[in-house]
Amino acid sequence: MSELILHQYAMSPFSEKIRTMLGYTGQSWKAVTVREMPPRPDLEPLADGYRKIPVAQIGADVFCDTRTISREIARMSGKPELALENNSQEVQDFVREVDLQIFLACIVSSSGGGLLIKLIRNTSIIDAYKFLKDRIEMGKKSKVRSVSPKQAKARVAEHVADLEKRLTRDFLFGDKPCIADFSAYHGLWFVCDVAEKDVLKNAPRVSAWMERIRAFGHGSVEEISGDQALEVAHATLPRPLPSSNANGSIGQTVRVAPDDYGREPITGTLVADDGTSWIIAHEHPRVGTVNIHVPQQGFSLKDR
Ligand SMILES: N[C@@H](CCC(=O)N[C@@H](CS)C(=O)NCC(=O)O)C(=O)O
Repeated sequence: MSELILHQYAMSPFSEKIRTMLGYTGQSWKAVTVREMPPRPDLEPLADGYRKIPVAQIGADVFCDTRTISREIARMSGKPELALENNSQEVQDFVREVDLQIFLACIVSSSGGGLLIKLIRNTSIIDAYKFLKDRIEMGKKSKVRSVSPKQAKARVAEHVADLEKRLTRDFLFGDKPCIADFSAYHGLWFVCDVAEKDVLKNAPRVSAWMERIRAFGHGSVEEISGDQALEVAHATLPRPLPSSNANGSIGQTVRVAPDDYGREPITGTLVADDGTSWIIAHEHPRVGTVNIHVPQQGFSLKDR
């Protein structure tokens, strides 16, 4: 079976969520480093208009959003607790909150001169400018209510205090990690490790928990080019489809897009609906047919 290929970039928190999950499960995987903002011409043949990062690929199957990516890692590693739908409603609600509202608060509270300098060092002045312009545009089109830096800082402080209370065991919901740990980790990783803000000084349990997750590392990773990833998709057929719920849109051309921010759609033929994900067959001359998997939670589907 093909290995997982993760299309990602170093400073991306959601990529870090998946990188640490791959470290925890001891997977070997391949990385394609993409730019911090579109255009991403080597990703478009695989994920069409979808503009968020990371995107994972296994052969000619493409997984958009960390909800479908973690489901694959859960399956490959035999750790069902890494897939959202295998957890209690309490865990699922927690993940939804940390992956959206808390994540955005972490990003907004980290912004400032220090982060900008780091971005320029990682990219270039021109790319840093393009990055800021892109994120301002993305914010304008977002359906999520924005928060001021002051509100964001208060939200992060509340979140850290809440985690400090929750952490009576090694991980948030028990003695071993589940998806909630990786979701709560990546936003704080951005605040602490990327923006280097000291938000954990009164939170010894959160600091120790962060350290435990950091210690998982990223597993065994080999960097490949975007072109090589496209060759893998081109040389492979999508895997057999799962059994599907009845859905009047099967066989139709559909547009599927996130319903929060970065709402650029994927267009293709709906080929399966397993109750958790939709699978859209998409054709591109560089890869032939790929099957794109998106979660039903947080996405909307429209017939074209
Ligand atoms: N719900 C998505 C969120 C992904 C997300 O917001 N990723 C950020 C980077 S960490 C992003 O795509 N930013 C815009 C970009 O990189 O173009 C997921 O779980 O994968």
